[in-house]
Amino acid sequence: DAWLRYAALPCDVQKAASIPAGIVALNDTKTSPVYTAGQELHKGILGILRKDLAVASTPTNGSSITIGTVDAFTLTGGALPELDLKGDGFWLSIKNDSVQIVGQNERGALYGTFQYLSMLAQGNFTEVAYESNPSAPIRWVNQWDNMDDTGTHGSIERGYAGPSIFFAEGLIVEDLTRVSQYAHLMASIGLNGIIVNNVNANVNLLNSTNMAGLGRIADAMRPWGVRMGISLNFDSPRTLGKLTTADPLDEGVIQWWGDIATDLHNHVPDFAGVLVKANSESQPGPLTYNRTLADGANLFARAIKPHGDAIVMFRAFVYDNKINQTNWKADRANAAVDFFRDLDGKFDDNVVVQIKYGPIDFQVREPVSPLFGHLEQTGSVIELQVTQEYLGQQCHLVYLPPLWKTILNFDMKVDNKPSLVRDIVSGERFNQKLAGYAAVVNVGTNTSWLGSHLAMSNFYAYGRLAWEPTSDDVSILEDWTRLTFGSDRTIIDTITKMSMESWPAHENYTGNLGIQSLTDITGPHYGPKPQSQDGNGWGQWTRADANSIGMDRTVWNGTGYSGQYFSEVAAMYEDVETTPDDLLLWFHHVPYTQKLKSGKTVIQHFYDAHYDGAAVAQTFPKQWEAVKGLIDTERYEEVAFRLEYQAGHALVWRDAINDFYFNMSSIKDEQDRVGNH
Ligand code: GCW
Repeated sequence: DAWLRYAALPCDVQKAASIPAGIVALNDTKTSPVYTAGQELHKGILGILRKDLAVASTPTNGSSITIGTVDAFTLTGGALPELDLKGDGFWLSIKNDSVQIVGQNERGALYGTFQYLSMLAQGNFTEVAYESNPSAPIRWVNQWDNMDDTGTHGSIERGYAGPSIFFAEGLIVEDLTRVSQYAHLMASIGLNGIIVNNVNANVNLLNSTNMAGLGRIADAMRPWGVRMGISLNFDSPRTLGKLTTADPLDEGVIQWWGDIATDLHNHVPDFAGVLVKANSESQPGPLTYNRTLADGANLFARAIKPHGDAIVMFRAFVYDNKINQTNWKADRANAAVDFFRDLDGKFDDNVVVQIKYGPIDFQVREPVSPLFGHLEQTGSVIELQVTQEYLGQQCHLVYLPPLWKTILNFDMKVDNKPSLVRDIVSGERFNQKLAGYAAVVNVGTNTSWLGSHLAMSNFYAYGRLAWEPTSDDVSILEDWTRLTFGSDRTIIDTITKMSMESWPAHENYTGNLGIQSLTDITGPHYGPKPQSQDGNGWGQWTRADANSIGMDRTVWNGTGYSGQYFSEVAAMYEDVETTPDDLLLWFHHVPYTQKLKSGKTVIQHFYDAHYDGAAVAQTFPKQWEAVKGLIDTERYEEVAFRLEYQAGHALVWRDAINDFYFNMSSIKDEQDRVGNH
């Protein structure tokens, strides 16, 4: 149940709580989110307050909690103040004898219900009356679940919590209980869509058995207001359809995708859309046929257009993974803008471009992808990662909202006007109807969902931030902690302190000054392996040698990447003096003896930061001991185990990285720690 435990409040709090006598959910169709909301409220109140309220579907005489859409509510004679509700938004009014939860649509009513339940579960009985709207219409999850044709049980690319809850042995699993539980969690944090299969898509998802299976998945998630979509493989007309080409302008190909879309729509009438990874990491795509990426995206856009409001999420993660490091000007970071800038205005209106937050790949520190800001006529979706691919793979505690907020609050200053990333992905800055959020989550069959109890705060916070990106990361965390572990102040303070220390610590012991996550980039992306960054075509280079380190991404002498930003930001990054320390080596190639703004040299900062970061991780097991006896033993022990491991692994990281640069630079640590252990 994760944060939806609905644990009983202490008896005295239960007694003092005064809530209405019944529940009225203004829709009795079992698949409707309003019906679901009524049932959920019943269950939640029974758990939290031990009160068994009757649920009716038409207004009753007594005091009640009424849940419905604006339309249903007004039809029953209910009065509302003047509201300005956007899609999925809700009005919540809580008084002792009457609670109104009114959604702009059914989903909104469900979200309002979860908000009310979250307050009750935290022992908050304040009277309130307000409306709440999501920041953006698209608030999705991406799963990277594989079909695994035979023999294996639905593996998940970069998934760290066991096999898939959706697939096994090339098919969609029979028992979808976990799938509807997943939708339950998603709905509780305002998420409204999911792509269920890996972007590295298996064409067999489109065979007739699996089409029917997709219908079953959609049925399992629909009562929670979660719409389902899938990733497509660009080459499917050839590999599955046995056509001779997958050229997006070929009549036969157009027809083939049109038939697929019709078939999908027959099984899933409220189909959410398709996600497409094309011409990336050796995947096929429109460029293979000398067509543009927009031609590729529009192929799908036109196929699905006749069937409702489904959309195409076309990924901007298009790059060549075989670039040549001997070319000083080669730079993978340039790829997204190079490929997409000139396509603005060429995409159909049901296409959005899904952009990873940084130009490379979910690193511990990256500048904001400069592509945000270049698409004024096409909606942008930001791609975040809940699954901690480069950030300790859930074996390390890393609370991610501070990283995400750094990105979302960044001002791109497009045309010298305020252009915060969060206002671009809300659709506001460029007046886009379609825009928003996608996060790679990769839950698995592990009972903790992500394989780590504490990692779930990232999933929870993702939904909360997609709804309201200005929310405070500490209060989100405190809400999550109260819902997950209870309201004891020691628990809240312990988890908050460790979590807020975790990203800076991780950055310190893995890769600082914008050098990226110095992990094994040609292998599992886990553990230290600084030597793997350079000398290959992946372009996550550091260009470290005996004297100097960093990528020169300036316009005057480097790859030109800094020039992809708009003037004020471009000028800041172009100059070594004005580039913030935490991105220095992302933008500049400098001697190890270069002085930072802090006064330290680059190399001494490396040494110190690795010692500092590892020292913070050393405190985690001890900090956690404070909650012993305050939470159940099972979760206490499981978290303790992981934190102990992290403390040890942080030492491995520290020494591996420091030794590597000591050996390379031959510069001694001022404190004489490096090389002496
Ligand atoms: O982050 C990288 C991952 C790949 C992933 C790819 C992508 C699904 O290492 O595993 O593939 O990016 O985002 O497409």
